[in-house]
Amino acid sequence: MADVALIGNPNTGKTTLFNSLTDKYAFVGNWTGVTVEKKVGTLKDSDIQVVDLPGTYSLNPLTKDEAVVTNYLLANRPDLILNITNASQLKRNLLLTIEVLERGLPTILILNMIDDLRRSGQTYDLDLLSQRLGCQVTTTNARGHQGISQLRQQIINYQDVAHHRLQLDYPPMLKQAIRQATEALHDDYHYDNATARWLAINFIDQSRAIRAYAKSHQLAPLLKQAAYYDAQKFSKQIYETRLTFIEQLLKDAAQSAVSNEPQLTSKIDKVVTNPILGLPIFAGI
Ligand code: GDP
Ligand code: MG
Ligand code: K
Repeated sequence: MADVALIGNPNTGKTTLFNSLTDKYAFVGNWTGVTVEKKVGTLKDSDIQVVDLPGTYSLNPLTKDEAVVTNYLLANRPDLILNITNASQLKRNLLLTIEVLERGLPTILILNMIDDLRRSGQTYDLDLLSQRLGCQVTTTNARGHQGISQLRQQIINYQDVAHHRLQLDYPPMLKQAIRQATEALHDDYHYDNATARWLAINFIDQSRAIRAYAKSHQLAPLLKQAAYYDAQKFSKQIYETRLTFIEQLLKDAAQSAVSNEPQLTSKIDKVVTNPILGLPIFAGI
């Protein structure tokens, strides 16, 4: 049975989307240790399980409630992540998207509330977004049930969604620290490369959730190397690199909505098996 995880900022339409994707009878409980509601449902006419995760702005959580998503990704390996965003607030929403894509799992980026964006006379070049981010991009109006059947089909074909490994061009010293920690975790602890890199970046970014995980799993290379990190500086560089990437991306992808009927889905959906790592934007470390 496949697992699909819904991840996004608060108020982006996660629950609305969850309800229109899943059967009526969802399991509702609480995440361990927090008061946040846990909802698990089944994609209609399938045995694919959909998990509605609490809204969060970052995988480097500030609060215990936000840590639910990071801890979920530490303990589970969903077959597919649906990263839902408010299409009119991409600048803020894409910070989480980058963190999600760095996890290196198959991911579909959903620009929800596309009705609001269109009403404002704007749209985005979905192919460009898709190419630069290296993931499928789909638009929905969850409240108006638009784009849902298309998304449903993409979820059913989750095995065709490529593993994404967005690799931002972090400054050299930071890049080197990430590479060293990644290699150690890969060689000594047999984490796959994407997971190792994700742990490394977030450890360096002083994520409390990842640091607790590293401690409890005795990930010595991370803990030992930490002594050599200029953590403050690296955190700042991580944030600034991400923000610069997003600003450039949105500048390049912005279009006015007048030209033609907006597409519902990016073309990359049809070529998902192509290795995305070859694209020039992925400055591999
Ligand atoms: P969550 O916090 O991410 O679970 O978001 P909700 O599903 O609770 O939705 C937040 C609000 O946005 C609700 O009022 C929804 O009706 C509304 N909403 C959800 N999807 C859309 C959409 O595609 N377009 C518009 N205009 N509103 C939406
Ligand atoms: Mg909700
Ligand atoms: K709204």
